[in-house]
Amino acid sequence: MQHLSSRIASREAKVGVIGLGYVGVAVAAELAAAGFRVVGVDVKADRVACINAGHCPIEGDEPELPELLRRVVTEKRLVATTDYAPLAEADIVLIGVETPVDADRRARFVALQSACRDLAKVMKEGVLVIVESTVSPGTCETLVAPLLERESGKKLDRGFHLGHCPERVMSGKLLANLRTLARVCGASTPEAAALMIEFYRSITHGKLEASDWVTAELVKTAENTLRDVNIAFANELGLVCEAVGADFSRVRALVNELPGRNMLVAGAGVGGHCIPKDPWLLVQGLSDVQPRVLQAARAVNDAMPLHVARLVEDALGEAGLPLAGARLVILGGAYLANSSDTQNSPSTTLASYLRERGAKIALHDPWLPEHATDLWETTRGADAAVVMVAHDAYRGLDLARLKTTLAHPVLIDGRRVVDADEAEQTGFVFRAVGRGKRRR
Ligand code: SAJ
Repeated sequence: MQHLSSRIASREAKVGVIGLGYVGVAVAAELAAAGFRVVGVDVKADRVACINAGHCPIEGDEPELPELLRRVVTEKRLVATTDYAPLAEADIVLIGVETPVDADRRARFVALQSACRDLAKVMKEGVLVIVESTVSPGTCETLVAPLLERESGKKLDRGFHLGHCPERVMSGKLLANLRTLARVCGASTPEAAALMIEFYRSITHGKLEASDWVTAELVKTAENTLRDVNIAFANELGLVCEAVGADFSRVRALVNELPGRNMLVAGAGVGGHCIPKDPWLLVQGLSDVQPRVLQAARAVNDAMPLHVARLVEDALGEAGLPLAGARLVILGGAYLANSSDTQNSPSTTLASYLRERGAKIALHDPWLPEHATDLWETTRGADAAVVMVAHDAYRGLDLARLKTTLAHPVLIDGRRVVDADEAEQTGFVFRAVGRGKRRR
């Protein structure tokens, strides 16, 4: 351990990063920039080639990352490969592969198991392995440690050390988050946790806290489940507001005046890489606990795109238009405002639901090159427009112009980016998530 500690301090420690997605690429580049020699390993040869050519394989706008990657590759501080052999020299190996859940909400750790198996065959004596992927509580204990022991013939805490430092990066802010957010360094021994803290101190000034494995596994899955439940509460209150003739935005603003309240925003659904799956990772394999709150929250959030579809059908009905055959424009295909990431996008759910009911759908999104068309051309002659993503481009829309461009003045706002009073005064048949019909 002492030897590794001094190699970290001198930056002589060789680092491996398995999985070159949005987590692995950012941390590999940052560690290389901090002075370590880094070998990145990924199964995708095209992604490896892209990185070795000095190009960033991550979609969308990631401030500083392309330039940083180009620099560390040019300086030969970061090399990418599909081959695990170079990891034999690594003193520290991070694992940042995908840990999805499948249709029946069971964790799929195939990539994690494969990475552990291939690493175990080459890893050297005393290596510190750190899992950064989000995993279910108990995974280090029951899956990763035994697999590494079995496949390497080395013993935990003697032949190798194992830590879990869950990633906390977000699309569009990869490097900023990596450098500033607090991290939990879970390990099987306090010494290994201390070593992790020394290591991560080289790339972040965020708070670094030692814990055991299962605490670190719980922190990550719990923080995202908490967000999902908070969003679900906002969504459910939005439905109540619609039912009783109130406006969610106003209610939320007044509730949040009270210290200690931080109600999130009712909207058209929850997409992304993390929030929809992490609640299921949190409760994976539990037998004597029946999780009800997080299951209900998932159901509420997954139903929001369908609620928007109901608002569309209701608004078209008021305008005397059937849903079948209606020409609709969905504004926003990404899952998140001002992002080009479409992972689990609620817009995709809405579009297929409406198409199944005979509507003709056009998609506009300034962040998606294939849909970054002229807004006025795309909405010309359509029967209705549906805002599904709170892109800045949709805030302060010229409603008077939209009214003349559309064939019928029907507007549905799934993200509360349109001024509702202005829309109604402009003459739109207008619906919004959380906005009830005022009774007087
Ligand atoms: N959403 C709502 N209402 C809200 C907030 C979000 O409907 O009040 C929707 C968004 O439109 C999106 C989805 O939920 O479809 C997820 O949005 P998000 O803001 O949670 O963004 P993510 O998916 O990038 O979540 C990440 C998470 N970070 C990590 O996993 C490391 C999450 O823990 C962060 O809290 C979140 O970023 C963040 O705060 O930006």
